[in-house]
Parts: sequence; C-alpha cells; structure tokens
Amino acid sequence: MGLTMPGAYPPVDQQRMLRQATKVLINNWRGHSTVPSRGLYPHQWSWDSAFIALGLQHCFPRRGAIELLSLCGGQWLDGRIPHIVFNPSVPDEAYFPGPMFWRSSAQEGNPPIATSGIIQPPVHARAAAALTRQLGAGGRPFAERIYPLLVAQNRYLREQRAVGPSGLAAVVHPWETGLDNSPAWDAPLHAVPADLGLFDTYTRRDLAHAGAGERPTDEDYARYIRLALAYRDHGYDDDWVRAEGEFLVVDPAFNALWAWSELALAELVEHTGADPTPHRDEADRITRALVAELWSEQHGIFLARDARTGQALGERTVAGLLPMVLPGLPNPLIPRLLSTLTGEAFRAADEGIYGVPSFDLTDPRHDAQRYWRGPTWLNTLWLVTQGLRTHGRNELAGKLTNDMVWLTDRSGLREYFNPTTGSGHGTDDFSWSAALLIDCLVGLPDSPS
Ligand code: 9WN
Repeated sequence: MGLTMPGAYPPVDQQRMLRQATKVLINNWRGHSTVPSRGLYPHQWSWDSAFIALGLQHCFPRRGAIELLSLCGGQWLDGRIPHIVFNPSVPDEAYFPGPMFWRSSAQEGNPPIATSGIIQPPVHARAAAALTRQLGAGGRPFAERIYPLLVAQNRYLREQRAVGPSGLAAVVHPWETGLDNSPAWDAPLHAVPADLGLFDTYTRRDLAHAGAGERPTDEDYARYIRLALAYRDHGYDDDWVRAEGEFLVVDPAFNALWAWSELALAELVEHTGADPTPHRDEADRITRALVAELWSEQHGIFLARDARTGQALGERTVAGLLPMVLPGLPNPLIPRLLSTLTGEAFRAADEGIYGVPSFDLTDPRHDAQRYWRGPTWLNTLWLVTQGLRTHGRNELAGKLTNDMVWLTDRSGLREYFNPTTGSGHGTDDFSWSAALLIDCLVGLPDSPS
C-alpha cells in the first residue's frame, strides 16, 4: 500500500518497509533476546530491549515478553538492571568492554549470567505495559511476573542513586544516559583525566564496525574506561560513587523516563489488581523535582546538572525536551518547550530538517554525523512524538513521524541520521530503528497492519 506523505515527501510502500523492519528484528533475534546490531553490539542492551519490545508488540508480542524477561534475568540483587547482559556464546573480544572487564559475577548475590555494572534509562515499564495490552490472555500472567522486577529497578534508583534534596537520580557514567557522547557531558567528562596508556591494556572494538569520525574520540573513550574501572574496583558501591565518583550528573531525560515508567507501572497494576496510587504519587514527585531542579526559564528547556559542582550544564540537547512525555508537566512549560523544539536549536517543524537533532544546530560543536553530537536518532525522535501527542500537538507529531518514515526509506534502518541531509550513519540493520519504525507504521492512518 502506498501512503502519500504530507509536505514534500513522495509516497512510500508501507508494506515493504514493514517487511524490511520485521526482517531486521528476525535476523537480530538470538532465541531469547535481540542484539542491537549484529556487528557493533552483539549482546543484549537494556534500553534497546525496551524499544525493541515496543516494536515486537505489533508482530511477535510473546517474543517481546521474552525479550524483557530475559533482560531481567541479568538483574542484580540490589534491583539494578544492567546496561548489557552478555551472551555467553559470543567471544569476550567481540565487544569492549566485555564480561572480563566488568567482572559482574564477583559481586555477591548477582545472577550467574555475566553483565555490565552500570544502568540505562528505565523505559522497560512502558514497554511492559504496551505488551500486556497486546498479549491478550497472556497479559495478566506476564504483568504479574514482570511487575515486581520493574518495581525493584525503580527502587534501586530511589534508594541508591538519589542525590540532592529532591532525590532525582544521578548517573555515574555517560553510558548510563544512553546519549553517551552528548556535548552536555563535555564539561563533567573533561574534568576526568584521559589516560591514553589504558589502550596498552584495552582495545576499542567499535572502530572495526563504524568510522572514527562517527564515534567518540580516544580521549573520551579513555575517560569512559577510567570511570567504569573505578566503579568496578569499588565494588559498584553507590555510596562510594555518589560521594567520590568523578562523574555524577542529573540528566533530565533519565529522570523523565523514570517518572514515565512509574506511570506505566500504574497502568500495569491495573491488570494485576494492585493499587496504582503509589506509582502515580512517585511520578508526581519526580515530575515536580524535575521542574524545580532542571527547568531553565532562560533556555526554555530542561538542562542537566553536574551534581559534583551543582552547576547547570548549559547545552540544549534532545534530552532536555524529553520531559514532554510527562502529562503532569505544568501547562505553561509546554508552549515554551514547543518553541524551543521548533526554534533555531532544533527546527523540528522545518521541511529541511529531518527528525529532531540530538544537539543544538547553532552550537559550533554540533556534528551532524558523530554519535549523539548532532544526528537524529529514532528512539529520541519517537519519544518526542510521544510527548507531543501527550500534550495534543498531533500535527507536529505527524510531521516527525513522517520524517522517521522518510529517513528510513531513504537511508535504511541505520543507527542515526544526518538531520540536514537525511544520510544514514553508524551501524546498519539497527534493531531499535526497525522496532520504532514498525510502531510508527502501525499507527499511521493507512496502517498496513
Ligand atoms: C555503550 C546499543 C548502545 C545504546 C546506546 C548507544 C551505544 C554503547 C556503545 O549503543 O552505546 O553502551 O558501545 O557505544 O549510545 O544508547 O544503548 O545500541
């Protein structure tokens, strides 16, 4: 079926696109979970699995449930869901840092499967709520099984990662934000020494799969390694890392997704008969804290904060727009966020801009092809469309959804896209690009489903 795209776009063959995206998810499936990509990311990643499950809900919902439960198989005793669950049949050198680096099994109480020791944004409850609706009779048993695991994930954030008077959660490594190489982390990250001597011991594997011009620099990679080693060598102790860690940042996207996941838990318990009120209260608490601590009236966007120095990090990034997913944001903030989204920094309504750039178009550090320093990524684009729909801005959400369809039709299911030319970059056959495209195609008026 051909869908005529509004604006400048020619019609696309939705059926063909849906088939291609489904094929990527099939090829990347490993029998219990989906790899983000077959070369660059050959294990299971935490927030990737949540986005992947949001696509699987439409074609293989049971597989989506297995995806999330298998991720939770790597959950630690303290509740953290690690950012990578390693596939034991993949050699250690296939990805760096691998299981031998993280040494998760040395931590008491951990599951037998090897994992990393850091976390990623909690999008999983949102995926679990969507799957529960799609699973029919299987929805309730799935909800009952996964609910306590997701409650433990959020308890970990509240008890082990809270910083400051309002108790927003801090991240202790740029990889925990998922927007790893964002210029918002430049100031706190560059305060961390970059020891290039670490590469005498450790070898980057990412450059075998993607161009150096599209990935982080060696200096930043050395800082990533140093931060991860220090956390590991202190036994992944969160009291230590909050007091002494060299990177401690409060990220608006991470915290907004945490609040959003509490709202999703409130939906989940409606299937299990438990009380949703504590989850709604927790979502309200986090939303109020976000506004009080991270909203910048001057910039018209949420800004991250360096919890070590107390300084706001002034970069306008897509992370600062994501609190829009929260229905409880104070009303006056919505038009402000919209004018930032459509203004000079992101130009999301412009026909010559595809999707939402990950970083301010006017900043000299904007790099349209380097990982998180400018490109459009489909997960953050999808989250912005969710936020717009939450606040009734369906027209702009529709334009951005069409951008997503056009980008993938033009350039394939790439990891990220140049927002001004639409060219594709990073790895190809990228699972969350496929999954979120499926979610968009199924929601279009001429849906092929
Ligand atoms: C480190 C898997 C992950 C995503 C992240 C993205 C990238 C890893 C890397 O790939 O990070 O976790 O090696 O660069 O930044 O968001 O989850 O797709």
